[in-house]
Amino acid sequence: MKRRTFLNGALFAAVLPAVLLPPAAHATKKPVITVYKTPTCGCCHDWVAHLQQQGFDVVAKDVPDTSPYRRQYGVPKELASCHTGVIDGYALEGHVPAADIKRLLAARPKARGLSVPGMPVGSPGMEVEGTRRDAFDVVLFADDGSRKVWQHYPARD
Ligand SMILES: [Cu+2]
Repeated sequence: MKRRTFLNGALFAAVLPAVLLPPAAHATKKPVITVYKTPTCGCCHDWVAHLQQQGFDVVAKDVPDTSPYRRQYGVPKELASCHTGVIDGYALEGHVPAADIKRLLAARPKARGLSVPGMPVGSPGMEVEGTRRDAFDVVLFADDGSRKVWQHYPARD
């Protein structure tokens, strides 16, 4: 019995610091999405709200012009939309659904980022009441110019 008590004590001593010490910051900290948008963009604001609803921490930065950020984060012109987000080294251009960002962070493909080019009606933040969703693609793009459809969303009534 005594020996058992000792062992329990030893185990307790070994486990205790792990319980008391704060875990490494990267283990608990949710990745933050920084979003560059213009102050008057309503659909950009709604996309930010969508990300927050899906559990992301978002830092939204209002800028007079988003194109310098698009250039800085390597988003090609033909994939441009209305705002540029950055998370964990990836660029997020336009109305990318949160689910696709989560899958990106889990899979960590070698790529520059994701884009929903243009502003398709019905994508997150671009919902128009009483209007059907346009079909749209979330495009995974890389610095070597390669593109692939990360997720296709069909039109929906
Ligand atoms: Cu938009």
